[in-house]
Amino acid sequence: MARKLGYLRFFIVCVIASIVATTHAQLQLGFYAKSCPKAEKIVSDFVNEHIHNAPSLAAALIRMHFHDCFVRGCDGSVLLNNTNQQAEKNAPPNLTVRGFDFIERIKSLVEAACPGVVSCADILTLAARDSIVATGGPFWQVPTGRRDGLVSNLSESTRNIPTPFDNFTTLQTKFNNAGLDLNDLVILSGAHTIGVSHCSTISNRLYNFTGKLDEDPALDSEYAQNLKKFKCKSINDNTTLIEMDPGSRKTFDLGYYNQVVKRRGLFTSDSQLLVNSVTNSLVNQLLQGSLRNFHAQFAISMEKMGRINVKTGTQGEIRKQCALVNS
Ligand code: HEM
Ligand SMILES: *[C@@H]1O[C@H](CO)[C@@H](O)[C@H](O)[C@H]1NC(C)=O
Ligand SMILES: *[C@@H]1O[C@H](CO)[C@@H](O)[C@H](O)[C@H]1NC(C)=O
Ligand SMILES: *[C@@H]1O[C@H](CO)[C@@H](O)[C@H](O)[C@H]1NC(C)=O
Ligand SMILES: *[C@@H]1O[C@H](CO)[C@@H](O)[C@H](O)[C@H]1NC(C)=O
Ligand SMILES: *[C@@H]1O[C@H](CO)[C@@H](O)[C@H](O)[C@H]1NC(C)=O
Ligand SMILES: CC(=O)N[C@H]1CO[C@H](CO)[C@@H](O)[C@@H]1O
Repeated sequence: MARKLGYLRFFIVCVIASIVATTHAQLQLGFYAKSCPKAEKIVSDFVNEHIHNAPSLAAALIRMHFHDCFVRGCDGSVLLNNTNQQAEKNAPPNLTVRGFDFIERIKSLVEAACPGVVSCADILTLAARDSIVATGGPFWQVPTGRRDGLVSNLSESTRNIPTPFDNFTTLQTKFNNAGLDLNDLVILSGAHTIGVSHCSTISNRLYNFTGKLDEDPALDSEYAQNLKKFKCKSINDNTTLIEMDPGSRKTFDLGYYNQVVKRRGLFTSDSQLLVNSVTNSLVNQLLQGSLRNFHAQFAISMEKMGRINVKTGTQGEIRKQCALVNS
């Protein structure tokens, strides 16, 4: 009898534990400490070994992580190839996302150590952080335990990812839909202190803003003249790259905000940070504060972004290859 009760008690505890696990499963620091103790080190070793051959990948990877998180949460869906439908990868905002192969190579090393344990979503999140750190940028915590999604849908990507042409209201809505606020919008936009854009992304602002072959009045006109003269020499240039924070595109500094207040932010979305009083004053506060303060706030917003709609517990799967859903 006592033994039967013992079993019953054990059974009840198990049921409760599994309910708790599925409803309250959440990210935690060192999620793979037991299941794949070397996982995080494999990622950081690979990044540290290879990022110096292609430091510009750090910008590409943090941007890829952002795009992943804004569509169906941070679930590695951005990494999936086309199947029966066009994948997120093929959406215009992804036109210029690079680094898929880099993530796939890390994944294969992690799979060799612990098959079927570590998600692509976590690998992307870790690699984005590690590559920024390896190139001298801020560190942020990456709790792990994300699971990989099964769906990648181009039109969801087009709808949810902010575009460089978005106005303030649209940016605010897209961030709110992802559970992020105006502070996150300002802080995370600061990632534009590194990396590059294509001339084609701003050709409307330089050459044909309202369809009358005019410039965007919200762009500093002297800056626009220089860009047209020396960089983006024609409206059809879709290959030339331009720095978003000229002169310090490799340094994770406050340069982006300096550009924004001078009305030299490249995109309409950058310039829109000035039109709202809340975001405008946040930009100015950042400029009055220290680099250390920016980095600390960036770390908080990145960790928050990395938690958007994550799949945990028994949701989704652990992909074998990042570009493919398991068959
Ligand atoms: C606020 C909304 C945002 C918009 C509209 C936006 C838009 C863009 C666009 C259009 C480009 C250049 C693409 C090209 O022409 O090649 C770009 C580049 C970049 N974005 Fe954003 N972005 C936003 C937020 C973010 C966030 C939240 C992050 C990361 C936390 C980020 C990180 C980057 C980086 C690092 C690059 C440079 C990529 C490279 O050098 O390959 N962006 N972004
Ligand atoms: C992709 O997403 C769009 C927009 O949410 C939806 O209308 C469409 O049915 C989805 N496609 C598939 C195959 O699920
Ligand atoms: C912002 O853009 C959206 C979508 O393009 C548009 O509906 C809205 O009117 C714009 N808002 C402002 C204030 O311009
Ligand atoms: C400028 O924009 C207008 C309206 O969208 C378009 O009809 C025209 O072809 C554009 N001009 C050039 C040179 O692209
Ligand atoms: C970029 O421009 C070149 C030359 O005008 C053109 O051949 C090419 O198709 C364009 N690429 C894209 C992606 O629009
Ligand atoms: C995914 O697509 C890319 C680009 O087309 C290709 O190089 C890669 O081999 C594909 N990955 C898989 C696993 O099929
Ligand atoms: C890496 C990748 O898949 N890029 C795609 C982005 O979208 C364009 C156009 O839709 C594709 O041609 C690229 O292959």
